[in-house]
Amino acid sequence: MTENLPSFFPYEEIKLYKICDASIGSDIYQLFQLCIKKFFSQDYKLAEEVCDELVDIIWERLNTGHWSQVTITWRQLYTLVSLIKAGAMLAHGQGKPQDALTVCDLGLVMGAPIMDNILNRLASYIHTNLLKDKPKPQDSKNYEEFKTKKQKMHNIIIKHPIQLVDCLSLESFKRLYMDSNQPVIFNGAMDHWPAMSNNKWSLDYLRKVAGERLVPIEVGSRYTDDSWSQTLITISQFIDGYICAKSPGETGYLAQHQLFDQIPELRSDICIPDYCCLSEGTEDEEPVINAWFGPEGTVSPLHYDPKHNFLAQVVGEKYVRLYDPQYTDALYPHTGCILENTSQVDVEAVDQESYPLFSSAPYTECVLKSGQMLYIPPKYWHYIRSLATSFSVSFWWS
Ligand SMILES: O=C(O)CCC(=O)C(=O)O
Repeated sequence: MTENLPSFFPYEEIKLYKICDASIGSDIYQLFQLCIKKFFSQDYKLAEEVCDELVDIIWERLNTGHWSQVTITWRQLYTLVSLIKAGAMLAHGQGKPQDALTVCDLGLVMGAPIMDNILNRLASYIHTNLLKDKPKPQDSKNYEEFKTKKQKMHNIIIKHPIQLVDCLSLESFKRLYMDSNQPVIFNGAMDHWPAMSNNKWSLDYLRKVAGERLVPIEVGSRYTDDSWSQTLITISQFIDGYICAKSPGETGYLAQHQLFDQIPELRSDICIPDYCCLSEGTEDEEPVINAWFGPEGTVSPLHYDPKHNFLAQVVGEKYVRLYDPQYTDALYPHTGCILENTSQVDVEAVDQESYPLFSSAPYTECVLKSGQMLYIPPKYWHYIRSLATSFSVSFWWS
């Protein structure tokens, strides 16, 4: 309908979209119809204004109560309104494409995919084709440092090493590790990933494919601290402010974010480990893939997750310590709050008086290096500190 929008913009699907949930309420439904009407009569300015009104109302709903209670209909509606708003902004061509990209990314972070992940495709299109003044790559010289600041030597002495293997058949992995809940590190299991070839994930590259994309950043030393918070900034801002920061400041961590659902270029640089096909879930259940990108010194406090996990180290190194779930009582989990899967103990500075049993709990540990992949069984406690600027990818699977 307008040359400012890409040919894949789904006009027909938007027109035919049915909100099939009465709980949305007739006010919002009518506002939504008005938004569609204005968009298709090319009154883009008014369409944008109605979208803003809808976004405010839906945002309120998305942020009320626990995230797990938010219904998919509200999240899909948020995506749809973000799509129309970004479409209106581009179509009427007066704003900056960067603003339309921000709208898409907010929709991707808070919404749920619709129409073959259209918001994802529109965001990639804007990033690749419409941003004229992307910051110039300036980090090439920093790459070696980015890759392994480990040269600083951390003097970590590994007393209780996690088993290391070079290659394992699916059957051996299942029998020796998965069925008996034993962690193991794989050497070389990621050698075929495009991300591992020629140090592909340099800072320049990340800026190029994703620099202007908005991502959630955890700010603060660890998520158990009172001062810990979250913010949304672009990847380039994150690199400038936290990865390449000249003076020491607060730690920023792009942690546990499904970046690969947001940025297809990065998704095509990684491969789902074959072992995930040993899933006990339904056949087409894909692992949840998270990115963990941060400077030296990020800490994930001792905690456990319910699923099998492969933690793949692409760039840099991390110190990892693991505790078998049978020692849970000696690890002093928080009680009566959402941190029940998290220990109260600071693993590397234990308060012996408050947590006397902690030091008696056996553990295994490693420095996880670039190219290595660690299998963490379900409910296994893990503590992780980055020893250098680091980029890891985790695969959680049932
Ligand atoms: O690498 C990290 O900082 C934490 C990773 C983690 O907790 C996980 O993969 O479940």
